[in-house]
Amino acid sequence: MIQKGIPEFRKDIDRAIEFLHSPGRHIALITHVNPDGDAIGSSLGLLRVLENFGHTCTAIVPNDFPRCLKWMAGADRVLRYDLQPGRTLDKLKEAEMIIALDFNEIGRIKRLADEWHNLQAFRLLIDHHPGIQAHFDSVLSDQSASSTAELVYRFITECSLLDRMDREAAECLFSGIMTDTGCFSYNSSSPLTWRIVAELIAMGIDKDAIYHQIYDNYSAGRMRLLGFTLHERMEVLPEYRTAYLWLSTNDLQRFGFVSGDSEGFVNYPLSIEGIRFSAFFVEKEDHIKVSFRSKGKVDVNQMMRRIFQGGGHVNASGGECNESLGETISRFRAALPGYKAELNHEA
Ligand SMILES: [Mn+2]
Repeated sequence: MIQKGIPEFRKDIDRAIEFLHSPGRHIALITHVNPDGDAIGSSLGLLRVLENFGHTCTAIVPNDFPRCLKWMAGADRVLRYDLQPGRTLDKLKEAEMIIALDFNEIGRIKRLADEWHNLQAFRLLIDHHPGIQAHFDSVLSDQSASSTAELVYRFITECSLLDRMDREAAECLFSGIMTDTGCFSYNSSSPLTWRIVAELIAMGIDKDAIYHQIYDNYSAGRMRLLGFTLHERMEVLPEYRTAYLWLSTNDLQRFGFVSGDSEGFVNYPLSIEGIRFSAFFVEKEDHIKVSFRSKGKVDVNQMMRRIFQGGGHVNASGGECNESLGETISRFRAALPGYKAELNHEA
């Protein structure tokens, strides 16, 4: 049914499939800090299928995830390491298999990374980020995949567990694909992605209701913060076909910011005619969070690596800076001339 035509990296996937073949395994699923729709959707979608088959699973996150994702089946059982470190560690130590989803650098699980090397479990990675997949016994990685949720669907297919996927699991995986592609506006040109989406819709999900759950559930404060950001905190640099946004902790407090409120802001400048590169700087307690987005061949993974030692995908990347907000923006602006040719190359 699903044809694979995309280059991917795999390591000992058969061992992972074999491992899952008989029910009753204890499995922990873990994803990255500040989990997004793909991280949570992949984790809960896979968890649901594995539990439907008869495995015992725990989903673990380093910290909280946005409220607009908490309707997903199993979201109320997700263990947060920042709230329950002891219980989370116990679950990881009990697990015979740990499945890491939507990241490959151990630093992405923050303080849990210190514990990683003491764990005995078999480790499977399912991910679509560029990077090194050391630290894992089995790997299913495909940088050209729309999302980890898409890879989870492919993995479930290979495990012959599609018959264990119910509507709730399909809702989780659809949410992962939808959010990681900006509602199918990027990273979604592969026919395979759409075939998988078609299969998920055939399982009875209500895609419009899912869209409303995720995108039409903002607080009034979040909408005002967006308006303020675009009006007062946006700089457009036509000579670099670039625009950037920034928010200080004072700005965030003024609008009653809660986690997830600035999700997606970084995409707005790309709607300006001619703009191909967008950056967003948010002041956190002890660092500046940096997000890059781009269109076409402008490689913001490389830019993020060189300027802020972060990374991600060609068109979406993230990083951190330990300087002040002003210094971070100065560092960014100072780097732009070096990319002028790339930013102005072709349409
Ligand atoms: Mn992802």
